[in-house]
Amino acid sequence: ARATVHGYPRQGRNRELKKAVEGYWKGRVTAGALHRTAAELRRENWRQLAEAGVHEVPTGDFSYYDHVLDTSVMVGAVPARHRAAVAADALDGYFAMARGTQEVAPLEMTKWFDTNYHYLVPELGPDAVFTTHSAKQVTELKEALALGLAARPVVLGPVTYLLLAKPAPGAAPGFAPLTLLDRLLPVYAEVLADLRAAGAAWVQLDEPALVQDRTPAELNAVARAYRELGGLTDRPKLLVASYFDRLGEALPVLAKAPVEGLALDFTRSAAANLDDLAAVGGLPGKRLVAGVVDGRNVWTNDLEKSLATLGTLLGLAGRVDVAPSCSLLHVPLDVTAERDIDPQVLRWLAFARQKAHEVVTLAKGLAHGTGAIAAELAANRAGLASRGGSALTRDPAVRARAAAVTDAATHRSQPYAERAAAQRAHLGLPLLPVTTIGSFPQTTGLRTARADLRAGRIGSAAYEELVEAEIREVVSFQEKAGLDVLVHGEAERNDMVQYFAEQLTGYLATRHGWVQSYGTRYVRPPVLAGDVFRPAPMTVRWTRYARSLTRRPVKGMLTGPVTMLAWSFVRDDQPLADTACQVALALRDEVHDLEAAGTPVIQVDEPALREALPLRAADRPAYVAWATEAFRLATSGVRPDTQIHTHMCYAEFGDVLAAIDALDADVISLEAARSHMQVAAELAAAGYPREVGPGVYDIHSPRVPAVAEVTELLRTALTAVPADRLWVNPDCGLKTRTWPEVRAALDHLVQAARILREELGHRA
Ligand code: THG
Ligand code: ZN
Repeated sequence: ARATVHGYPRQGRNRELKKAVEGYWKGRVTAGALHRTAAELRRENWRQLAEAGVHEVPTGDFSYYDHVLDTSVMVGAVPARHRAAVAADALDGYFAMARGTQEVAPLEMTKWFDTNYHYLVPELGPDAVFTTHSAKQVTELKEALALGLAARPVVLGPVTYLLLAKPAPGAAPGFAPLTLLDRLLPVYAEVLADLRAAGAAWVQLDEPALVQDRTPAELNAVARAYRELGGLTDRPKLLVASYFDRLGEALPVLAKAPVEGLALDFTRSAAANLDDLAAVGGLPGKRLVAGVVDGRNVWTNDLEKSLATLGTLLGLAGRVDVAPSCSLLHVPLDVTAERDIDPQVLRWLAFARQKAHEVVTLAKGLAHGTGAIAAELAANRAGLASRGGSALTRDPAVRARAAAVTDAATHRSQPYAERAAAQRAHLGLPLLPVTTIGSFPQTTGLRTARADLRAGRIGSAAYEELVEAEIREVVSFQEKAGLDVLVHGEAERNDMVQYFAEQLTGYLATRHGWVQSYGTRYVRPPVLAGDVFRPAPMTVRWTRYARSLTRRPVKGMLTGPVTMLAWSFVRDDQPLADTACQVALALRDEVHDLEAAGTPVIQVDEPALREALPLRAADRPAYVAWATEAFRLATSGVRPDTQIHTHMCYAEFGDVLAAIDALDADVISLEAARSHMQVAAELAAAGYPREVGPGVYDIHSPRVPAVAEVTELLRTALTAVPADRLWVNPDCGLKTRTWPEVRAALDHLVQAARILREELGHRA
């Protein structure tokens, strides 16, 4: 048995890659310097892996922006609108596809399966022509080989690539990019030949889309693809990698295919993968790469448990290698960079670098017996015992409270129709009320002040004075602009999940635990390590201050339990539903205190509700049940006349319409401007009975929509949603926009609302 990994974080210890790429965009770093930094980072990663004892290192997983975009470039799938830029300069053209330019829009971005990573969506039409561009893959392979390492190029597989694509603009309705498979395979054949010529013994083809429910036609495409690629003579050995869930129906297809190896995830649905593997008679003569170390979480592996799984697998394949379940892209780089976490707790955690050591230890144990890793096993056992027995993870009061949650606690005291009447009387809002999603532009002054506070250069009183000054500014602006429900603007928060995590017990914050979210943007997911409790109010002070400045209703702003879990590393020692219940109770306390402080409207955002949806349909009802119950537990304790809002973005909402309904929020705001109010129509068609604010200002773009455009969008929305249930708001928070854009855009929203109120008034 040998140890390997599917992929490694790209950013470097101090996010050198972010700095180099952003420097290049600003003209402060030359292309040559960027390429040198990147090559240095790759070398350092391979050095770390080799030093840990990883036997075969991945190559080609590095990316300046996104590996799906790299695949589009590899197969020549450049949309017509980007071809001129790519022809003029490959690197600038690459970034034009990723970010757009003054003239052309970028590729669309969406979530990578159920992770918080975003990829750039390939755009493919029926006339797509593929061409081979294997240079990046070949160069990176040669770099690793030159260091004397065994290296395995990682390439996104052809079926997943096509399944992730969306039809190019102008394609006939119903066009499926997967029908391009026969045209794409010859390009993959050339890439494989080029990699073999460059010295690759193996190539890993990633097919994570196969862990989702697939139709018989799609499974046929998988069989065809791998029959054809496997049948090539001029190729390296092929390892088809699956991760994030069980392979299911695709397992027999791949087991029969003429490929030399499969990688399976034995952290999620391990039992199902094991059963399915046994049912197909194993993989005789093939290489099985067993993903027994969780690549999606940060807990130290239970080595004995993994060894037991590996032992079972030994009889089921020609050769068993040990790996994390997926690329280590989704975890931070190195635990030893953390200085603020109690060393006692730190040893419960394993980031990418530690996981590399874990797979090496496991491979050694599998090959030479547990005696060969006795010291590692003893230390591992002690670490696990210290976590299991730690008082830090268990708070009896929290557990007693969670156990005592009643059905009544998860339901509002009155049905929607009665609440709505009470809220109307309480709030006295006009028709088509105008509001925002919560955040306003974060000025550099504020960001500097936060850094100064952290570094101890200013005290908390000075910092709080700055935040209050910002709130005064934001409230007075909203009053003058004519908004109906105001917000305090969230000047005190950077990343909301981080902000709340810092104030709740049970959460650990990391200092350097960066994980790529998209392109050069990173997040530092907090670690949910123990029972969650809210020792003191978290937002009341700021909301109350905003309220003291205006007579209009001010909305309180919180992040919901599902998102608090989805954007954190969750504990693996209890069901997600239990953790969600604890977070919900903490939020319920905050909701209660906001209400008691005179907040008539409280928004609890769940932007991650859709992304956290399980990949397999069979697992979804259970998720929807606990997720919606947690939201209702957080929000149902209020008086009937307190209005609960929620907000969601990044979505294909179609899959979660029933869940959205089950939240029982009084008002929901959604991203909709780009899809021309399609969401509003979908919700209405599904019979959504409550109030809706489909976004009419696309905050991802610097464009400010004209009054006429906003009016038109609202008219479209009015065809689906009755006027007395329609809200006017942007797509999402305004923190990434500039003040001039925000001033103009909100002015246009208010004008559009007034025009329509006038018209509707005349009609009534
Ligand atoms: N918070 C968290 N996850 C998220 C989002 C979030 N996932 C989805 C979406 N929003 C991702 N969007 C972004 C947008 C901006 C940044 C990160 C993710 C960003 N990051 C800063 C950077 O990389 O420079 C660092 C921010 C920091 O200092 O904390 O700008 O909102 N959890
Ligand atoms: Zn949003």
